[in-house]
Amino acid sequence: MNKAERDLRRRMKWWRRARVGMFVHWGLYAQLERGEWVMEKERIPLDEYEKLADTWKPKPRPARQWARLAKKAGMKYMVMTTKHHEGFCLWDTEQTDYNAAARGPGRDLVREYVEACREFGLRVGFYYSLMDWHHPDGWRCARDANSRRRFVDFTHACLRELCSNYGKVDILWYDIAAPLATPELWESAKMNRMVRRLQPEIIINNRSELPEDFGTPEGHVTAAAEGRAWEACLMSNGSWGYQPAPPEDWCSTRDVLIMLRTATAGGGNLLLNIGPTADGSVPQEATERLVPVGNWLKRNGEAVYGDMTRADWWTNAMHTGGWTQKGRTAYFWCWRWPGRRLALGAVHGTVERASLLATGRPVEFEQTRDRLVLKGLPRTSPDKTAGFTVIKLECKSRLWQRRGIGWTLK
Ligand code: FHN
Repeated sequence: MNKAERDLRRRMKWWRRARVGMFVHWGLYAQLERGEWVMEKERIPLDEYEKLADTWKPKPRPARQWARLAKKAGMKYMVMTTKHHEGFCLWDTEQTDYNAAARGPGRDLVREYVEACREFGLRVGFYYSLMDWHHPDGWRCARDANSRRRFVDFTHACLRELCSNYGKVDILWYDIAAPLATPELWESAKMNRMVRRLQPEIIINNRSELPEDFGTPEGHVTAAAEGRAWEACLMSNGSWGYQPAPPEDWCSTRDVLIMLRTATAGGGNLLLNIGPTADGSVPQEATERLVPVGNWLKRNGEAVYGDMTRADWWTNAMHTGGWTQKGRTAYFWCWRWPGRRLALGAVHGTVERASLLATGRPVEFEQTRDRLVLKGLPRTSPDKTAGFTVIKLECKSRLWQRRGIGWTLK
């Protein structure tokens, strides 16, 4: 392993072990309650949209509510939009007066967010949209050299402020590198060198047109990872920015746990979004679904956090549940409880001890060839939070499962 690989592994260690974070999309658009792309999708004229900068009056320190919920949900870091495509800066910037300190909010919302993260012991992530629909050069830069110079200088200056004025920043989450088509046009290598000089331990995602530290599959949790660190980012209700949604559009607690299991088994992370309302409140539906996730993780976090081993032996799970693994300990997340007896086929590796993870209650079992039968189980799933009971299997060697049809035909 060379120095760069050792450095990457060191910087990523806390992040890999953290497993799950909260994404927060918040900006002027929250006032319109139709998502973060409303300006573009409804072709709202810029002079009309800009009025939102002066009508936006968030309540005091809403980020504490987000951070408290993230903590309760078992999330270990947060990533908040410092500037989304609309171009409004949530921090006190010298680069434009289209910012929260100079306009409606009348204060530095990024600073409030950072303080809340630290108060609740959460790592700090900054989302930054390279695409900017407000800056006069934000679109012209693609066809005019002087415009590109001005816009790239603006972009680098914004990143310099964000990486200089808020203490330690743990994650930089770039988004949508449009309209400039290459990292050379963005001068991304120079920009990220500057970021790393200011924040030597920071980890950077792959959306400044350079691979950097981790991949960002979106809207799906790829069990097949990218051969390196990856983090699946997902909405919780069909919109990143605030938009009221019917209950059935919200990810359930079970949905979140299934996503978390897939990410963990695939060696990845999960970044789950909330879109606070204009005043900064967390939608009640998010709280109702995320607090139970945290309660479940309090009892079963051993199967998620820490140095997990890949357990995505095939893309989908068994008919009764799915695996995660940590060295010689395998965790079977049973989400379709079969009753007192659970049989698992094509299991390879000698099980030495079986127990219910949440309580430590031993479970009887017998193993014949590649068949593991767990017996004397409770009649119904012991987990009352989401019907996800995890069975812990301590093995002599690393357990694995190879499913292949035709085995009975031999
Ligand atoms: O256009 C954005 C979208 O609004 C949201 O911020 C997501 C989050 O990953 N990124 C872009 C779509 O990929």
